[in-house]
Amino acid sequence: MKEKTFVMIKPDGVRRGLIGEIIKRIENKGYEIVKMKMERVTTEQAVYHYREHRDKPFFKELIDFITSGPSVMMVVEGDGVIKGISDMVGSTNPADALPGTIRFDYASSVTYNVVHRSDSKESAISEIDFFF
Ligand code: FUP
Repeated sequence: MKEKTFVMIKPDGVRRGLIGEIIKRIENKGYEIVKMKMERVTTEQAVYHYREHRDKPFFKELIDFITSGPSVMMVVEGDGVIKGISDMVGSTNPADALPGTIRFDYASSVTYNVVHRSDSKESAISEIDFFF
C-alpha cells in the first residue's frame, strides 16, 4: 500500500556532503520524493519535534545539534515506505546498526546520526504536517 514518510538529512549529513548519497539510496530503491526543502530547523521546531526526549540528559545537545545548520527535509512516497526507510536508515545508535544501513555507513555517534525518519504511520502523518 502506498504511504508517505518524513525524512530529514540532519546538519551533519549536509555538512559532510551526503545529500546526494542519501537521495540516491532513496531513489534507487524506487521511492518517490514528492516534497523537498532545505532549511535550518528553529529551536522552537526542534523542541517540539524532540518533545518526548525533553527530560533526557542528551536533550540540550540534541537541540543544539539539530539547529546547528541547514537540514534537508523530504516527504517520500512508496509501498511500505515507512518501514522501508527505517530499515534503510538503521538503528539509532550506529554501534547497533547493520552494515549497509545509512547509520552504519555514515553516522559518527548516536547524536550525529545523519538522518531522521518517521518511525510509525502516526508520526509520519504528524511530522509531514508539522514540517510542510
Ligand atoms: P530515532 O527514532 O532513531 O531518531 O531515535 P530516537 O527517537 O530514539 O531519538 C531521537 C534522537 O535522539 C536520535 F536522533 C538520536 C538522539 N539521541 C541522542 O542524542 N542520545 C541518546 O542517548 C539517544 C538518542
